[in-house]
Amino acid sequence: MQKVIEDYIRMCYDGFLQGWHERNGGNLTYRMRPEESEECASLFTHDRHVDLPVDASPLAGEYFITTGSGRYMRNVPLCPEENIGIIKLDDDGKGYTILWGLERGAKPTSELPSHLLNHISRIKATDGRCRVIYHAHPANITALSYTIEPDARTLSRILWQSETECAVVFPQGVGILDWMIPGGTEIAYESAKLLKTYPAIVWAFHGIFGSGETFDETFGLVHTIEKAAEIYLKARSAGIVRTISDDQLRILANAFGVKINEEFLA
Ligand code: 2HA
Ligand code: ZN
Repeated sequence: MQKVIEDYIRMCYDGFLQGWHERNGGNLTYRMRPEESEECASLFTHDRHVDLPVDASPLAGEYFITTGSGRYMRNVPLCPEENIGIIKLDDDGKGYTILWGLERGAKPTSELPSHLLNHISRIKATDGRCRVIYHAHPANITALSYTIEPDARTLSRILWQSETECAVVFPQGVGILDWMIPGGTEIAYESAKLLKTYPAIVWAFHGIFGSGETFDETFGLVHTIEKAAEIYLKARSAGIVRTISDDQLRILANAFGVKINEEFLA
């Protein structure tokens, strides 16, 4: 199996092992490097064409690995060709062709519109470096979304204060989208707007979208946010008597050479 597919499968199963992918929950897309899609070309035996409900023209001609709609992360290592697949976007970005996998009638993830628009936002935000968009249903960050108003400043401050590394890992903060119907184009556009600013966003009462250049970076980001949420909820249950101060957050950002989002500090 090609290394890029092996690495993709590992991330799917790592998320399952964390308990973030009950049933068919969550989805993952990876924008392949040219050398990776060439390496996989011998696998390309399908040519099923599908129209897209959104304009993905900035991604024209790009190849993506995607999870299958209704398929379970838990099953990805057992049978990759039924649970994930490779698609290539049309030259006008209005549809795509399934080239490999997604066998037995699967389609790409129901959140493909969100994934594609999120890729467009993050490619712009990172000078083309972002390749991974990951959606998961971690319990703690989802639980935390019930305890606050859907406000990025409130959420980011809670997370930065809940684990010292957080301000270094996501100095821009984490965005949050109020409850919306998943799987549609409206939530895709709203998510993509927030991802222009933040590398990760919470979907209130649902889960999280994270992004990154590599599988490690993306998984690590979601893992860090989820762990901070867990610490926050534990500390809050026990009773919080003190926390990391804004000055300490600034000192931390300086020490690690990152630019913390000053709008979220007092
Ligand atoms: O793939 O997680 O948001 C199922 C979902 C939809
Ligand atoms: Zn979901």
